[in-house]
Amino acid sequence: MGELNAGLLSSKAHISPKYFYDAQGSRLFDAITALDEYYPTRTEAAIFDSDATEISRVIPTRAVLIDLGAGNCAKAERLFPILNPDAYLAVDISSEFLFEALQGLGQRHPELPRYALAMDFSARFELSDSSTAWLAEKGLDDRPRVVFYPGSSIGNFAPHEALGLLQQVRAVCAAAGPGGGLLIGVDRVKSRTVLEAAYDDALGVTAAFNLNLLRHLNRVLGADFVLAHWKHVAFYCDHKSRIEMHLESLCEQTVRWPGAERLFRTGERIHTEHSYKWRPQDFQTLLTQAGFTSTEHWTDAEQWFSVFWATA
Ligand code: AVI
Repeated sequence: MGELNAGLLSSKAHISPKYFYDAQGSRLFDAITALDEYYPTRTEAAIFDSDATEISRVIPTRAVLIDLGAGNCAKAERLFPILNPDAYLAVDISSEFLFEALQGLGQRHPELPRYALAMDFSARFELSDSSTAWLAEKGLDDRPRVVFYPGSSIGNFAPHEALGLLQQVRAVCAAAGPGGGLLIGVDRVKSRTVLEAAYDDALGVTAAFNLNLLRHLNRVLGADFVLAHWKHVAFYCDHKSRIEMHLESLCEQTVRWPGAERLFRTGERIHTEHSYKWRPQDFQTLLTQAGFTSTEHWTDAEQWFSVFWATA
């Protein structure tokens, strides 16, 4: 709770985007991915379809597939025919969701060893002792590790944080058999109109996703946010190459939670998310800085999204 208190009481209020993802928020995010305006999910899927042969050529077979932010595991499962893993390790912050998803996966792929690792990898990513013990027990500890991080979730980290996470990913890959690496989806810089529509859709699903964060805070923090007193704001900031999402106070109001309170003036904002957009050459540089050696890169016809493979 210290993190929430500090963010809400800071002169420029902010809340970590991880608080979007309670059960309702996860459902709203799924709805976002199906919106016409939200191009990243379908564009990434189209790249995986059209470049499947090339992608399977560079990725080591019989690897341990480590799915970062696995959610319902569906994205990774779609790639099983291309990646052909010998084991599947799903990592996600939400343990409930993860165990359920892995159970379903087990029915469809009973032969595939699988493991759920519930952790907040945004703070630090490393394999837990129990997951490495599981790999050793299955005789998989020296297999190449393929970390799968789709959806441009890396964009929700500031560049210096993204570098830290990529370094940790590389260390996890480098600790096992040769040939391992990272398969990652990255959203690209593009026209402001396309970007802003993707984060402020006509149906208001992204607005609901953003506002739901306040309901989540009311529950976990015991706060008394009134949702009707806030509005969703999203815009592209050119010089930082990022979408910013905020919640803007529609009136002067005091919000209270146990042990604290804060006055928000009309128009004052809580920063809830940034979503960085990358130029491929800059992302390639970031991968190199993180210690990855060779990189490969695929894109769509409009060059809206990129998929990178980086060898650890
Ligand atoms: C999860 N993440 C990559 C999404 C994004 O596009 O930054 C979260 C999101 N926020 C609003 N719409 C989608």
